Amino acid sequence: MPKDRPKRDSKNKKVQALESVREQSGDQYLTTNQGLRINDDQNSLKAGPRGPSLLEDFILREKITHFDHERIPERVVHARGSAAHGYFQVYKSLASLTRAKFLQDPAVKTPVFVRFSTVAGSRGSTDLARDVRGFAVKFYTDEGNYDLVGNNMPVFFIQDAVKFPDLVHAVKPEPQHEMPQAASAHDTFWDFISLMPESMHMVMWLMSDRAIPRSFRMMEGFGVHTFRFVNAQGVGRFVKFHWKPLLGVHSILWDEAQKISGLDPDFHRRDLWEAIETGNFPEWELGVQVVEERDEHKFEFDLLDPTKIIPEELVPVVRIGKMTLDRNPDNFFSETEQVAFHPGHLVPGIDFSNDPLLQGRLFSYTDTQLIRLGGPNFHEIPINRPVAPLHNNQRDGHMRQTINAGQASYHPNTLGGGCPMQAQADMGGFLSYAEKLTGSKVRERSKSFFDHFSQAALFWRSQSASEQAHLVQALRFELGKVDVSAIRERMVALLAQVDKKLAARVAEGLGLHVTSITGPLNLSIPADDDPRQFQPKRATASVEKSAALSMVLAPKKGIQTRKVAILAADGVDGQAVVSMKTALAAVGAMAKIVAPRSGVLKTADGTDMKIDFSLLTTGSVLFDALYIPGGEESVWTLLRTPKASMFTHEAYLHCKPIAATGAGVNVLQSAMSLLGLHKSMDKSGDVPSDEGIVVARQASAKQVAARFIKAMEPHRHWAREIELASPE
Ligand code: HDD
Repeated sequence: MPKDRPKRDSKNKKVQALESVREQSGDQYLTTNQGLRINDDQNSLKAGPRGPSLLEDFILREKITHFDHERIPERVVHARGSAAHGYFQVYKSLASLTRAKFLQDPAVKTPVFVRFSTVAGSRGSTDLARDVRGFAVKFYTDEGNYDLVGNNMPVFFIQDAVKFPDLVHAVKPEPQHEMPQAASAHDTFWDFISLMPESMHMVMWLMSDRAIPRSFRMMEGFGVHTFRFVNAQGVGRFVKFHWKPLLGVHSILWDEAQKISGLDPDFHRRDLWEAIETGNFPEWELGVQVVEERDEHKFEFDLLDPTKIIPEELVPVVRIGKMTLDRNPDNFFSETEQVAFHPGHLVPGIDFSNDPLLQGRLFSYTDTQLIRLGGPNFHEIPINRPVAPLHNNQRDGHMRQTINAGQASYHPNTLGGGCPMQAQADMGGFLSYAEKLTGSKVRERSKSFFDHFSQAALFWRSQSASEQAHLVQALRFELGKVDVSAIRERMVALLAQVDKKLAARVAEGLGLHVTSITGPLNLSIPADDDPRQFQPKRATASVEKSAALSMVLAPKKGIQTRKVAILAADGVDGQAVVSMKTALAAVGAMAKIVAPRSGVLKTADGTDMKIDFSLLTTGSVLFDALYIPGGEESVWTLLRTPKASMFTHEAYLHCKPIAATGAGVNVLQSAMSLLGLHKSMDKSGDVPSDEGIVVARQASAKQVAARFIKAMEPHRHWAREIELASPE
């Protein structure tokens, strides 16, 4: 159970102790699943050493049968996931807002298990797909498990759960040939989207760099729907949940994402695992936007519409506590794979709203676990078990673990002493929020859900110039992969509803005529749909721009856990490497030596230095920044190593901070010349320093380290993209 789990270091001692006990008791032997000790695990039972295998070999049959059944159906969505254990602590009691016990006492550490995921790809797909990331948190509270099953984007594609299977069928690989894997850049996805204007706000997020995060540790999380907080007096308020990463929000470029998918498809999984193993525990603050019930209708959008955010300018996000992930799972299958989340796992004090997407989700999750985990007892799998005591009259079923003693498995009873009993509210019993409901039974969407473009436009307006350029490029890429031209045209027509300049830029990249798409919305909707349903009611957004929507414009502090490549070869200036490494380590960044081969380097003064990666096994895209130290011999080798040059010019192209000292500057200079960047050189043909480039032929690494660290804070230097005259 999560609460009792030992920490990783203590586990090692525990394992040792267990092993010695086993040794003493003779318990170290290989056995069958029935506990029978196995005498030979190398050979099957045969009629003579060269004879046929015998059916009688129950040991072989048991082993192979178990192996044959090792795979379970993968999740229909969010199949590829990575997870970690940790804990959550509230900053101060939220008693005035909610009676949820885990939000009352700052001294209480509530264990959590968090699973991050991509949505569209299969279990073995790449981490760097352009996709939404799942951000599912299971709180093991004293009142039962509470699951906050969110994403890294605050809105969703559709407004009603009835469209979910259509959305997923459209984005998954196409059924005739199962292509493409883990990608939305294909006809069925954009065909569907182009007919669903309500998806436009989410499409803006999906085409932004938010869909290619630098790390799970550096992305936000959102509960998406409006939920309810209910306090002990029964007073309800609307609430939206946010996770804010303490390392800031950072993404990478699409060009990097594609290369990382080849170099390290486990990039995010490895990053999370290594951060926790090295004690760099990822942290997020939980934030809430609270809206009084009387203010339900005061916004120009509907709080129940999951394609809308509440701009932080209208309702600020109040940070109420912190989550820390401090332990990797012991077994991927038992924990990350078998964990079962459900937005309907609630605790007293938190309740639903009538968001029709949320309402539909409440059915889907248990249903899917029944097939995925093989029956109704998935709550007994250790990772899913609550720490709160569990008593009820549910019995039997596949793989039942609990041995229920006693005669009575019904309520009310006298034969079991009346137990288990119902709990009054003051004993922690769950009471659904007593919302007053009126209405006719209809299949209808509220008119207040009809504005599909205002917040898409708000998102677009709130992006920095570089973020807008990336978004345009992403749309050009995705729609460029669409074969049917009518789908592209419909998409451009929809984009024109968001912003005419955006549409024109995308259209230009697709070779479409700009004038034909900036007119009134003209969708070729299939005949059985009423086009009037899809016509936008233009609302005026009361917020012109929202700072919280831009990653680039958000202030950045610190460079903890950033990865810096030190490009070096034999004869490198060892002193420079050591002082740069020391300076970076002092601020929590990690420097790795990358060299033309593996093994050990001989520095200029004859010292041995361990190489972390050879240029064959890594690439610039796996790092956040680059340092090229001097040392004549090292630089001579690097200048003659094409991969070193590629490494440097990719770091430059991807706008990463670069520092070079001594003769190391020549490596940067040569890479820039290869890129045709002579205009960026100064009169003497040398590389000038700027905010993202720190060059010093004379100064020591120690002297430039502070400037390099400062250059790393914003993560990227997008002004360089303009200088590179991006083809967009
Ligand atoms: Fe879902 C999994 C998040 C809408 C049906 N969903 C799943 C996971 C996350 C989300 C993070 C993976 C949990 C894990 O790591 O095991 N889903 C969302 C969000 C949504 C959303 C934020 C909209 C706001 N989902 C949604 C709808 C439906 C589903 C509308 C169906 C009506 N989701 C499922 C599912 C999954 C799932 C089929 C697949 C595996 C699982 O549940 O356990 O039931």
